[in-house]
Amino acid sequence: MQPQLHQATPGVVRFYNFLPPGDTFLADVLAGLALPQKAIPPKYFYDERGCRLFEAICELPEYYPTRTEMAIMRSHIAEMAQFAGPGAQLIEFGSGAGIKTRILIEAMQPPLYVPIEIARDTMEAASLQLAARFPWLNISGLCADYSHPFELPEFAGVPIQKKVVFFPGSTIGNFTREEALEFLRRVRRLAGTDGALLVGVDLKKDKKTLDAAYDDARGVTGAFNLNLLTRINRELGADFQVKRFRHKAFYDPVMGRIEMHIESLYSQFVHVAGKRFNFAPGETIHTEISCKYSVAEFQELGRKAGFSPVHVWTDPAQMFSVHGMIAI
Ligand code: AVJ
Repeated sequence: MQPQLHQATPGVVRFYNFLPPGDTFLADVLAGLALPQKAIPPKYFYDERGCRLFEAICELPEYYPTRTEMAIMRSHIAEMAQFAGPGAQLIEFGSGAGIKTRILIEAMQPPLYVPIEIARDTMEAASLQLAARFPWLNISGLCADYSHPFELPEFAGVPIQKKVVFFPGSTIGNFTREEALEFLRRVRRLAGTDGALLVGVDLKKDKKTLDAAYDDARGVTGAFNLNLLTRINRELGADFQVKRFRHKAFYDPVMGRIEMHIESLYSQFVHVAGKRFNFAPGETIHTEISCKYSVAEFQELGRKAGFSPVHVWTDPAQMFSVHGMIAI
């Protein structure tokens, strides 16, 4: 790889908080528990313990997505960097601990990296690690909830040829297919005319493999799911008795998605901020979906959003896919 000019100048690291003032956690939990099918959005999994548990999930033998995507990226990183092009600004949604980002930045050498992540401490810690590793890299870290529209800040002084959006981990699976289309349309607008998209998408496969990936033998995914109740107790002063609930996750082949729930083991009631919520035995709080796509299905979604699918990289067993798409 050619050394680049910007390597000589030290990069600037900035952090922005784009979360709306006033916490939405309480309002979302109260509204979610009042629904006929109780539901709480998955973005609330990621408190400090939730982030740690998610990282532990990524190491599980049953949870193939992280390591498979990493292997795909390692095998094809030169081609991916060439697809992204030199001089492109790299924008990453749901950047998390940022391990895949490292090899992409190394290969791509972007003048500016913009991680967007709801978990502020995780985003800042990962950014500082990247800054230490790539001293020339400019970083503008955004703490934001990208399930809602927002605008990127201006980045003065960084010459940008084009924007490349990186959305790894099949996090796009947390959206319904309709929401994913809406999200991709927003990404298309944000990326602009010459924009490109690199997105990791988990593939449809047999139910047994998928069920195990979301209900592992060691119970780490269960701890991750139930940690939501612990967080609600701590942050919202609720009185969930976590032991009276259990983790439930399964693949629905008709919907092509994992559903994750927290199931009440008994008839019981719980208070959140002075409001009482009843649970029947077997009643659930729906906490997450994780949609699975075929390659063709995701390419069609990309087309509908204004992208032209030009690359798809997969592993030999066709477990996971990374799509390269350009704006049209
Ligand atoms: C972070 C949304 C990609 O859906 O596979 C892992 C979250 N939930 N195990 C996924 C998750 C349960 C994960 N994503």
